[in-house]
Amino acid sequence: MSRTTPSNGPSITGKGGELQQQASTTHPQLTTQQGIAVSDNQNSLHAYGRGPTLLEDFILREKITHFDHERIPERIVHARGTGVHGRFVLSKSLKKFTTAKVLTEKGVDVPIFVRFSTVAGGAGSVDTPRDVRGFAIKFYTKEGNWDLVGNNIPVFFIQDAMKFPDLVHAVKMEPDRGFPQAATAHDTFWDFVSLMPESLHMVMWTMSDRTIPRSLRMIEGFGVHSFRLINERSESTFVKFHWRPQLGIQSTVWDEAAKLQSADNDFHRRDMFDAVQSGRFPVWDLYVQLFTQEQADQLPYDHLDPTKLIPEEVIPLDKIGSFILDRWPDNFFAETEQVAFCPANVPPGIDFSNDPLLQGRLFSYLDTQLSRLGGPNFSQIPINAPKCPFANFQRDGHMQMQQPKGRVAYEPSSLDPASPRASMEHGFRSFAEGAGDDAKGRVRPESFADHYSQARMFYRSQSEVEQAHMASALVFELSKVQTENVRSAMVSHLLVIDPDLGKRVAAGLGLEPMPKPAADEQRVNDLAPSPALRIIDRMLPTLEGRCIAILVDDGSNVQSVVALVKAIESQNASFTIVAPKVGGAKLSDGTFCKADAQLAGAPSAQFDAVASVLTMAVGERLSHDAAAQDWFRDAFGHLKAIAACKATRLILQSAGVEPDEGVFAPEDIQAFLKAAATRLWSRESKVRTLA
Ligand code: HDE
Repeated sequence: MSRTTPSNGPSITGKGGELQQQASTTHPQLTTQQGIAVSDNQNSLHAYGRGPTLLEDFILREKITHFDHERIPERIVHARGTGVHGRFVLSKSLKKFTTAKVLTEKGVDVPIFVRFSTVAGGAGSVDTPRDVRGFAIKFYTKEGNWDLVGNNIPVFFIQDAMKFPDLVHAVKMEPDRGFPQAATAHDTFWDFVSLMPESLHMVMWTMSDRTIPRSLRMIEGFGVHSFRLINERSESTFVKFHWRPQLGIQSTVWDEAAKLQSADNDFHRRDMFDAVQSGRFPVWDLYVQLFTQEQADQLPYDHLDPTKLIPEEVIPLDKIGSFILDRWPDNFFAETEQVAFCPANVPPGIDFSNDPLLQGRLFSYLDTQLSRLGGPNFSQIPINAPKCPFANFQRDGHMQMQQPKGRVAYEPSSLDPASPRASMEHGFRSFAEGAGDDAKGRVRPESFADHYSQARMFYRSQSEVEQAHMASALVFELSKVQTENVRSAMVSHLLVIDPDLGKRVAAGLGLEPMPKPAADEQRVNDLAPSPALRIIDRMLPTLEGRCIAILVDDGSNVQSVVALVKAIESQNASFTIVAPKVGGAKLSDGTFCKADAQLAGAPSAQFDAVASVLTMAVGERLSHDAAAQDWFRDAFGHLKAIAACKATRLILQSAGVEPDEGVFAPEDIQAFLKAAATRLWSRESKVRTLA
């Protein structure tokens, strides 16, 4: 006995029967991949009603088989990502320097797809570890895809592609124990970098607040390597790409980032989703740093060394356009997971430099995509396909989606006059660079040998607060390192970068005896500091794109709540109503205010500032509630402005918070909002010990 429709069976299949009914009347027909209509999507085909499942059930087998193959290998690095569609518009033509239309045609909308990522963690890891952020942009230009595959840090850990697998093995979870996930704070990473002084400059950046961003909407992007622009006369100019968020650059403090990990695993992805879905589209300005070979020759470092940057005080940034992210993908897997970036994708007019890291990348990305996406036809997946005409003689292979017509799949040919041909005039041409006189060899250029000067420049360019954060981050990370030699090896490098930094970190670690500096610090080049490398001074005094939480409960004064909401909205910021119960609360005039989040489930780490309007009775009650105490203690500890009514002060008191100039009465809205646009850095020394 077998059943094909649940309605024939016993009562447990009744629900399936209802669904079945619905499907046939209001929804399109459910089919197999072969287009065969499915009659029952609830029950597999059994023998004798309660007997074994039959092999014959091709519907079950197809469904389960497809499911079994749903995952593809995750990216070896940058596995966790968030993708968004957008548009780039050029505002200044670089015609003098390049033939690439994307950099010469002003005012034309160029579709783009951006993928942000963390580097070390797996696809299911959290959004807010201390980590570099990938920032890859695919421009679907008229002349083919241009992939600018950058990071939110302008330099890299290593100088030569040969070391990339070692770096990644050192930073990823340790192979015997399978942890830690998404963290540099472990022995193998610090062991590796302590033995690779070329990584020290980037280590300084990763220990800065850049690696704990407030939002993906508030990070900068850098192409890192020097590229070339090639003009009509085949002349070359070097270029470095930078892009800056119009919302300003902003980071969290470390304790906040750590707490965000438990508050919301998807904090950054959700933040981007909410912004794009609500029409608050983030915008970045694209800049170029252009320089000639002669200028490059004058620099006291080698621009082909990817561990070095060129400060904008030395070669200025020129704004050439902007891009907006304004459309969330329809399907995470099809777009964000399958998008395949490759730094080798450049249109005619853009070319590569001899940076040995870039040269290695030109190979690696295509190679990894062949294994991730299963074969050579991944460029036909809609997210990867160019949006301009394309034609060639590449044929067949796994998952070929095209059905090319005709006999001719080769060149030269005379049989098909319409078959594609190369063109010297429009085609991609490489810059005709001389090979030099040097013999071939596995060598590291002498000009790449200085590993300390720019690390020092970066550290000394920071404000006092940022220097303290870096020193504390180093103490935190090295305290997780169990091998004492590794800790002292790192301190011996820090002593060279900046003796004071080395001493601070050694003191924070309780390290004795003090190790000797790893090199003669007198020989380090004292480069002029670059204030443009700071974050805190460059935070915009704006609340735009930020979010303020308002805590309410039954009886909260309706006028105060409405006034707060209006004032926040007038600053283009958003607000979240938080209440002890997610259903909401009845305000003082009897109106019901729905809550967006529950107090215990929405820690204040998720917001830029907090306001609270409560009755005395509620204040008294919540002053005994750990979630409420933590909410305010953390907001205070994370240096945020707090608008606290009289009743809320009872909670502050029980949380051990002594109100300071960053704690306001709810009526003092303008002062509160002004303080909310920044952090109260002066409070920091009172709430935590920094190295
Ligand atoms: Fe990558 N990198 N990388 N990388 N990288 C990958 O490509 C690699 C480097 C960057 O959102 C992989 O498709 C080598 C620098 C981003 O999909 C892989 C070297 C910079 C992304 C790979 C580098 C980056 C990747 C993993 C040294 C900043 C994510 C999966 C020679 C300028 C792109 C994949 C996305 C991804 C290799 C160094 C940025 C394995 C061999 C420097 C943003 O191919």
